[in-house]
Amino acid sequence: MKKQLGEMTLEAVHGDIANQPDMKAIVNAANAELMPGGGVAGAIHRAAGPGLAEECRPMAPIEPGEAVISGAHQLPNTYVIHCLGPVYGMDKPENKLLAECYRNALQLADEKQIDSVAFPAISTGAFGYPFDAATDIALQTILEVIPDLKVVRHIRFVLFGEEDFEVYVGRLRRLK
Ligand code: AR6
Repeated sequence: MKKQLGEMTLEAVHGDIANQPDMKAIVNAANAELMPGGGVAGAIHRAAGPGLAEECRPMAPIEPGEAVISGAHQLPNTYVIHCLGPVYGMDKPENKLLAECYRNALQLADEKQIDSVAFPAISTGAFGYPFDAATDIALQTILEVIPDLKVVRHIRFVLFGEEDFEVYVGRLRRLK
């Protein structure tokens, strides 16, 4: 499902973040050590191969809200942007830290001349952020950042669960 906002295309798809070959960058819901883990980080590192963890090691640890960028190794993309989301109920203020993830990832993408970025739903798995609240923060932050973006023109949300996908579709439909 696609939503056009001026020059920006926002899109929600049901799928796997590690299988988005038409996107220049994908975003990792990383751990502080930037190492393979479960969920998104596991899928991305498995598909990228061991070179990704090797490249990332000198950039770790990162703080909640921070974003760093690496090559994509054996993934079909050019870059991976690694964001550390807040652990719900622990890293505070969690709404601001989650917003920082989306803001920092998009600013980094713009600086690197990246025109298309695919995001997973950061913090909504192992880190326990309630899905609806996290979706509102993601979309609100992106709407705030869009006017500053000079290069990014396509933002895709890749949702693993069918229900999660439907939440994004509902929210995107309502955007003006
Ligand atoms: N593609 C897209 N979305 C996915 C995929 C996938 N392949 N796999 C899971 N999701 P999570 P977090 C969804 O746990 O909450 C890791 O172990 C999932 O259903 O990947 O930020 C790291 O090592 C959920 O909605 O990220 C960290 O320690 C969302 O992606 C920690 O988990 C995020 O789930 C990060 O936790």
